[in-house]
Amino acid sequence: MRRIAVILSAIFLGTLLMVALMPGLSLAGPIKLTYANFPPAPTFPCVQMERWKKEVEKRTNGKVLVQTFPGGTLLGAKNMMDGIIAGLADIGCLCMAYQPGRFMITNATSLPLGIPNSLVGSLVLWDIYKKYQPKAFSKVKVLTMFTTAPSNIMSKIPIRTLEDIKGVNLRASGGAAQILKAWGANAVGMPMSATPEALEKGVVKGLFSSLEVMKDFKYAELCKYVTITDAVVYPFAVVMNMSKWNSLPKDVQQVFEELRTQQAAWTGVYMDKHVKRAMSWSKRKQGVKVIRLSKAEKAKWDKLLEPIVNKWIESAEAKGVPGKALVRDIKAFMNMYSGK
Ligand code: DTR
Repeated sequence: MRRIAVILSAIFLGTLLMVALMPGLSLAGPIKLTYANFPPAPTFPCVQMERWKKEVEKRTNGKVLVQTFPGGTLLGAKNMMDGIIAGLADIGCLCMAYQPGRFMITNATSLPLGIPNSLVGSLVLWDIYKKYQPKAFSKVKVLTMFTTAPSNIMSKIPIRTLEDIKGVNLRASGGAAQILKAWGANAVGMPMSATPEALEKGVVKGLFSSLEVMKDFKYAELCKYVTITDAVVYPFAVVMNMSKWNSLPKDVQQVFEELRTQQAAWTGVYMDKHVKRAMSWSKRKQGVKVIRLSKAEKAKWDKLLEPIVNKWIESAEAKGVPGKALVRDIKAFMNMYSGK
């Protein structure tokens, strides 16, 4: 009798050990990761987050579960990077423009260089990151990067000329704020997550961003005018706590690695399509008017942006950042991905 009990428990323990050692399974259950994001769930940074979660859970056969936290419920727009470094969340999505000095190399993609759309912007940004391996990201594992579509002016008042924009309070962040200043607006800096309140209270008369926000934040209800400038993109990064990354099994790391470029491209394609959907909704359902600058007017606006790139190169080089090479690479990658 005792012998049978010993044999049975040996079989039981053996099975347990086998299960524990089987790839894809563990006694402790799936690996759970938290993913923080600052804007509300329907916006594009969160849509790409949910797509990444789904893809990871599928490609690891449920070995990894990702719990997402949109709307700044775990980390906010400005403490995302430090929160991830400190391990307050495992993964976080950040907009580099909200800390422009910190991400100088990758933020070069937000110079007025003519990036035409989010897909091209995202692929260019990703290549710049890979080529320059900026120190700003050395304490985290970068899971992907992408940019918005080009920025345009959404406003409560029509803006058709440089006279119209002069002194108007418009919200923007980082590199984009410089552009507004060059056109004579009063650029008010704040993250996107703080903008709905500023618009409602009238602190700003509009904003400068990619146009999908007209629908996702319902800005079309307040901003009845869009002036097409197609000016600059905003770069984003998705980063992971380094020790969490190091603790992941090799096969999971492999899945995350594979997804890096794919996620950048997926987000670019999604964003470009979504801008179109948002604008047709804004025009049809909200009566939004689209203003296109006359040729002569556009030439004046463009002229004001000319000194920005050269000034930036000078200040970058003074800080030991290879500004000239960066701008050259951004232009070359942009032309390649635009099929030029
Ligand atoms: N244009 C940047 C980034 C941005 C564009 N769309 C969204 C949506 C949600 C958060 C950020 C952004 C900006 O204006 O902040």
